[in-house]
Amino acid sequence: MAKEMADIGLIGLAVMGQNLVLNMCDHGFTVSVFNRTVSKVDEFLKKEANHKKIIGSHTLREFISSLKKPRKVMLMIKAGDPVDAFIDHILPFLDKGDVIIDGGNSHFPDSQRRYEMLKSKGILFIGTGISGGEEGARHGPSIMPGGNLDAWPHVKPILQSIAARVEGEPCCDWVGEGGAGHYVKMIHNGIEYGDMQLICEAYDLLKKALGFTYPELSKIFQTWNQGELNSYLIEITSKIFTEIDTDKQPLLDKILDVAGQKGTGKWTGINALDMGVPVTLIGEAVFARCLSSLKEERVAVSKVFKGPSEKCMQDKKVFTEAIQHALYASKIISYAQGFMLIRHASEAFKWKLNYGSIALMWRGGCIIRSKFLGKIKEAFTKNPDLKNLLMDDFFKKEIRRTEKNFRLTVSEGIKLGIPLPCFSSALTFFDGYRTERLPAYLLQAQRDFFGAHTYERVDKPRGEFFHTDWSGTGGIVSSSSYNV
Ligand code: NBP
Repeated sequence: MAKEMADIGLIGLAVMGQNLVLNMCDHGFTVSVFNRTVSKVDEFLKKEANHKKIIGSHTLREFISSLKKPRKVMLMIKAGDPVDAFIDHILPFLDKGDVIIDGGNSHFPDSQRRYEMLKSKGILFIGTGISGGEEGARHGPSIMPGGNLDAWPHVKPILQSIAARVEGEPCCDWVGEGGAGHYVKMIHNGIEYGDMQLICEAYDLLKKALGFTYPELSKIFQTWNQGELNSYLIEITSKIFTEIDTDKQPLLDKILDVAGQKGTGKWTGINALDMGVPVTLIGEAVFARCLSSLKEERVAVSKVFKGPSEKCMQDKKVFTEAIQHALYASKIISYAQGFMLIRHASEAFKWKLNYGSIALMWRGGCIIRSKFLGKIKEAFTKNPDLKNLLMDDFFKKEIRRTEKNFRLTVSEGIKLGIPLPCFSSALTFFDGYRTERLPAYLLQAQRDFFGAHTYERVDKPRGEFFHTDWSGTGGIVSSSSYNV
């Protein structure tokens, strides 16, 4: 009997790899597996002995020879140098037209570099973001593939069948050339940082300003989850509030207030600065985690500055609704900023990204999945060239509906001394973005005063630069003008 050949091979049998293999098998694909520590292959095969569709290998040669051509090799290993090292290991065994898929959390410039290097050797590279953690990998993640378009027909049936589905549509579609897939995953993770911090700020207000107990908070979040804020993160937060520790006390009270991070939020912030796009909310969410890590300093400072002694005088029901509106409005602004950055990247890297399709990919399977992403998909379907989500009719209406409560929430939080970095940066961005004339003209005057950096005038065409001898002691020579 002829030996069964695998539809795809997967290297990296840690939590994500194992679950993706099982998901692929459930969808009828035969999967060959390999791992750097080879004993893990045997352990996995033993554990999943009832899965007849898994082929285990003890050497790379054996692994590659078990794959149908064109061979498809998926890497689910630690991002960074290990990916380059493993690509180097497998390259000698591959033929032109074979496909390498990196499904780890690689940084997009690395994926762009690998795509170009492999293209020059005739190997088709896909760098794909995969979101949804262990549960998503097993039962349907959000998958964001980009890279060499010629590879897409070979992997599309596998990736789309294992992805989450929303209203019959897979949360997986071609993103774009080069590092585009990992770029979109990076933005997803940045938005995830923002969503999580916004929820924390809403919670902090409900607890500190209004004094709600954990069971009450759980109920409020369950109610919010029935409406416009319906999302995975709101749902799990309502459950977190009810978790009890072994001593019968709320588990939340035992958890140290120092947030960890793996770097994808930081990458988004750095990219926003590089592109010159004001993605302020994600930046604040990253810095909020950094601030949380200064625990000892915060404890010392808390003893010196007690903050305002005022109490919240707002009606509980009314202010709870105001906080809900502030959370929703801030979330709209966060996604508006995220899509602004995606649009700039699409233009800068010539990726021709489909914004509606990106929203659909995030609609299910991933950590930021929410009902609200369906509205973003609708906005970009109506107008694929929409410059900013805030200019879509639905979002315009929603911002107008919630604006008053948004302002009330932020001002009350500031009055009470409750830190609201993301709520307040969202509102400040909104006020800046809707302002026709900002004080940037004064800034331009300052720059020209001390550095002869020149300025443009409102009464002259754009692109003409002027210099003034402000102090009467400067010269007429202006500095070269450029934007960073
Ligand atoms: P890990 O990120 O913990 O990586 C473990 C795997 O990488 C093991 O198979 C390990 O082999 C292999 N590996 C390491 Br570590 N160093 C290696 C090297 N130098 N050469 C070859 N292989 C090496 O696993 P994971 O949590 O399953 O994540 C896999 C990828 O998916 C990562 O890029 C991660 O960022 C990404 N991701 C994870 C999640 C999640 O929720 N965990 C979600 C989305 C994406 P060994 O067994 O020999 O040590």
